[in-house]
Amino acid sequence: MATNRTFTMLKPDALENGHTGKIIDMIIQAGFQIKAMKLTQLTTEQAQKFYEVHAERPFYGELVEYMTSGPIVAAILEKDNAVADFRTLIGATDPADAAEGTIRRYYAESKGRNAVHGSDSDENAAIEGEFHFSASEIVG
Ligand code: 3AN
Repeated sequence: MATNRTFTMLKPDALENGHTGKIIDMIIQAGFQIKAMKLTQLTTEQAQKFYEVHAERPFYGELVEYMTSGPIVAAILEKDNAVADFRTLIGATDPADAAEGTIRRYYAESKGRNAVHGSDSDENAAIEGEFHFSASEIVG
């Protein structure tokens, strides 16, 4: 069933580089409503679990190490067609391929340090949102 929510994380490079406020502003200006948000730092176990689908990929160890290297901002966002529209707003995984006007085009450093995560399906948006937030942390 299609939903109107997606899940995002502003990654350690975005926070380190002072881009948190500008990225959140781009998200709001693009029409997304914030339903939940928190500043946190992933443990190794949490990052391994979150990125379990990539466990066989050669960059998995690097990805887990990077995602635990500093604080992140996790959020649940709402908008019609949220998953697809958010993927459009963030742009391609590699900032060199990201379209003009996208978050990764402006703020990502590389394929690994690419500023922001966006869920790739409604199913994963729900799983990832529940991974980070309890029901009482999400506004109606
Ligand atoms: P996306 O985040 O655009 O959905 P995926 O699902 O292919 O991209 O990859 C998940 C995450 O793994 C990316 N956001 C990125 O941080 C990391 N990643 C992907 N490809 C590489 C790579 N070649 N080297 C390092 N990290 C990578």
